[in-house]
Amino acid sequence: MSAEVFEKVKQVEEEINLANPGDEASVEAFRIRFLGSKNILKPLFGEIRNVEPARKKEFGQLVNSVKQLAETKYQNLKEASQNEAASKKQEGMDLSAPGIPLRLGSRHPISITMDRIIGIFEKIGFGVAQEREIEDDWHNFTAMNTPEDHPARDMQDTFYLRDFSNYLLRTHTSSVQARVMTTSQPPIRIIAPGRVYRNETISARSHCQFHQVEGLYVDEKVSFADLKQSLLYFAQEMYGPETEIRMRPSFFPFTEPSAEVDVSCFICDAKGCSVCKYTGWVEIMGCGMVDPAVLSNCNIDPEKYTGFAFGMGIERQAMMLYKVEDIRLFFENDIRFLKQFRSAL
Ligand code: 2NM
Repeated sequence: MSAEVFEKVKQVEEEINLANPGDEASVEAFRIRFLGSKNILKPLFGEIRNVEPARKKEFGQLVNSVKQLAETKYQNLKEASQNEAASKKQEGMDLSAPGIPLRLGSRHPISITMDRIIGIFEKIGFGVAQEREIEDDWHNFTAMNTPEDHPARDMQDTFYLRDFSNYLLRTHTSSVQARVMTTSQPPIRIIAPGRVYRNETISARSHCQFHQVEGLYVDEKVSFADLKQSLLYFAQEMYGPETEIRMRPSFFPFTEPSAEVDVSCFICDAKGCSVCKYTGWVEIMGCGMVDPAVLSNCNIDPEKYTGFAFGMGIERQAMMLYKVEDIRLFFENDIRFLKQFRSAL
């Protein structure tokens, strides 16, 4: 019988030792359980009459020491929680104050513009292709029908890798199309968005890095009419349903025939403003029918297949859409600039 009541007291002692109340309410629960008017030690004091006479003194001391333990621990807990509250008050903390709202970042205007362009072409069945930014000479120039003596191949215009002169920072994303064409057969319908590099003097109008979206459609019987209608669709999705386009003859090594594409000025409704330089038209991209030499360079039979391609600079579109006057702003990551662009993520 004695052993049993000793065991009960030991259990309470252990419970006190293990208790770890964290907040004010659980400290109070601790007090009620071990020190309150109906605390669990009280009935144990009554058990003394069941203890054999020789151990009565020992039992009394044990219960008293456990009660003392509970008291000491409670005093310490109370002091700690008071100190914490006092120090928070000192630091000027108001624990009941509402939280500070987290400031959300915003998307980069180039990403917003690029995703819009991608979304427009995805709706008519174009897939997105991405590739490396460090390219070899063949995919960037040779496959694209760009002759050895073309100025773009000059050290002056292209960033070559110092110790690997066959490698360069791609000057357009056409190298992506070269890789897709050499590894798959028509029908091919892709757009290639991404960063490109050219050794240009940095100014408000041009930068040594910028972004492009290029497109490519190769299949049997792809015509210039398909190109024109696809680009009209794009222009109206991008710049409004009333937008008109016009094409002017141009030249690129990789397309024949080639054209520049203008849209009716969406800033002034073609009435004349500084963006369209009072012409009513703004240039948005270059395009053309893929040169048969490019197709055969990439193992596509030019007797069987034809294709159209186009390319546009994203910064240029973003500058017009958001009325940004200096291309360098896109690369400086000044938060005062970036936070002005909001879009639904
Ligand atoms: C442009 C203008 C015209 C173009 C051509 C090709 C490929 F791979 F099919 F040959 N990709 N992109 C192209 C055509 C790009 O950018 C102003």
